[in-house]
Amino acid sequence: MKIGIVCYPTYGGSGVVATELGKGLARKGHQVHFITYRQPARLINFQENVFYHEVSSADYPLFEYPPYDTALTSKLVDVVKYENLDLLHVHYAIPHATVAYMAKKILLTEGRYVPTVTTLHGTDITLVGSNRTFAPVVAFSINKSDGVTAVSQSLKKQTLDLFDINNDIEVIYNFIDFERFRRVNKDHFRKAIAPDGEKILVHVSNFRKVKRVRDVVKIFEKVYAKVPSKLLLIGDGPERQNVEDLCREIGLCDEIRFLGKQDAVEEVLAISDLFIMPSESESFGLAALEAMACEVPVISSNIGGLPEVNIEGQTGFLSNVGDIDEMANNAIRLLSDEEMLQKFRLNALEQAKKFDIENILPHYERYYEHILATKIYDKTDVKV
Ligand code: GMT
Repeated sequence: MKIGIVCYPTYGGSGVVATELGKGLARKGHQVHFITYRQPARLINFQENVFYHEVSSADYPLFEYPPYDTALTSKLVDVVKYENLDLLHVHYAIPHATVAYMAKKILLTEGRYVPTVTTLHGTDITLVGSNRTFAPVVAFSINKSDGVTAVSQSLKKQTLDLFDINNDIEVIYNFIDFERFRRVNKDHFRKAIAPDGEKILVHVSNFRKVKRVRDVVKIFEKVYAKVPSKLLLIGDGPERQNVEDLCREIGLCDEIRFLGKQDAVEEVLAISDLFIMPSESESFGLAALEAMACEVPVISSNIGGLPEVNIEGQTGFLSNVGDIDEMANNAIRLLSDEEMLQKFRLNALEQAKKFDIENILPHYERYYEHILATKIYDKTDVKV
């Protein structure tokens, strides 16, 4: 198949899933064309069957905001026509599902039909999409996609609850590549971070408000009072300064390390004992899955799709959003019981295997085939 993938090229989960999916499809012999405004963060090396088309919005003094949606639409029309794509798969509804619909309509006026698949990732529905600024466009674009997937049952349910949707939604979970995410021996690194055998807690995110990174620090403060430990914070974003301020306030700067954006997250996970994800909203929690694949149990909130990933009392513990005391107590319990910790580690790995890329990628392929087989070009569509 020749597949066009549209995504955000940044470090966010949707861009990571889109890029890894495209690379995986290319390895299986599909031709994959990434179309976005910058080279995606995880698309740095040359790979057979992978192509990249950069979208640049023309600047003009009249435009206070360069019209990216228009530029992307034109690029999609161009790439579909000249690369002869079979299908467009867009990640994150805003504005990609809308842009794909527009491109499809333009192509139909020339008698060229390309089906579109939209993958909903989370905040495009839960936070941004449900905002009145975007809601009618998001609902319309989901309904006009030829195929729609969501990354968890919870996100599917939220989408159906929040919008008037008359389209089927297929749940296709986030996935993990075990070639990359597996526990490897990094003892020298562990010794440098925790020289006296302290336990290592870790958090990875884009430091947006929704991630509640300050809760991570508050949980750590309680854990540190009972268990000799260190906290590693990976990622960066708008909340970084607030989080640093809190570390200073509680006087734990020497125990908490900000590692910034790390390409080799798996190396840090390989030396970690516990992953903390107290998010306010989380459609799936890819970062938690990456930790589990590296045998790191998870202390998380029980929101969104997290209970589909982190299994209470087996791979970690789940609490209500903001229940710092319970999260800290569960962390202390786990870190103080070596036998239990070891059991949770193995359970985490077993649970992560359910989301092996080797199982999820064929699900996407079957779904594409189904869309290509069932969505027939309707000539009356041209006039709508
Ligand atoms: O977590 C983020 O803020 C990034 C966001 C994105 O769309 O880039 O991630 C969302 O998509 C990921 C991949 O499908 C999911 O694993 C994350 O749970 C989801 N984030 C939220 O729902 C907050």
